Amino acid sequence: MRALADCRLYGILDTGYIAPRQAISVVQAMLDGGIDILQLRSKAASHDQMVSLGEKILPLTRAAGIPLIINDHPAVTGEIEAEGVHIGQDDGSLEEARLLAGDGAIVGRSTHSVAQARAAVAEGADYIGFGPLFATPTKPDYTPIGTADIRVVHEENPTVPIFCIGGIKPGNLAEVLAAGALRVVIVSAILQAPDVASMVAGLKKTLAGTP
Ligand code: 3NM
Repeated sequence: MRALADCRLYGILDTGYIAPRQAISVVQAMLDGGIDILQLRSKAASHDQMVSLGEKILPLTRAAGIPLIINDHPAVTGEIEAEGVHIGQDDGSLEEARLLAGDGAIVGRSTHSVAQARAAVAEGADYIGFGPLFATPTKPDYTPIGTADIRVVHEENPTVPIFCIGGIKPGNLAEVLAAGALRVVIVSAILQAPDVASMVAGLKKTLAGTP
């Protein structure tokens, strides 16, 4: 299983973009392109729906040796024995999520400011999301934070993997990396690409060009 520290491109299967019947082929395309870590995100799904979809995806991510992270449902992570769970700012304590997700599960938290990043690291997050850097249709109600704090958040938290997120696309990835990012989450630019595997492979190549 790929270690979190070795993950630089984080993909999300978001059912706002992908219908359940396309889920498996899109996941396989992301894996074929070389995605490092994958999240299942379905804002409207029930516990049972998340279990059902997660159980279909898990054999693929396992075969590829890639961690599967479940968004918002720590108990689903525990039930299907996925590798981790991702929670937002309003989803309770990290400790509570860790108890439900089970021993050894990765627990990540979304953060939207340097102060939130500091707090998430202090409560023991295994990784953090940091954004949204730019305006994004995937999370339309959030105010973009820009790229200026990327360097600050990395300097303050040198040991916890930080995944920059929000509006990142092939056309601005170089700018994000130049601002100090080492890891990124990219949702719509991957899921809406005509060829998902090539898009992922191209993004990986850009990331590999930045130490
Ligand atoms: N979380 P795209 S931004 C799911 O800032 C999500 O916490 C964010 O999607 C945060 O790559 C975001 O399509 C959407 O912009 C990312």
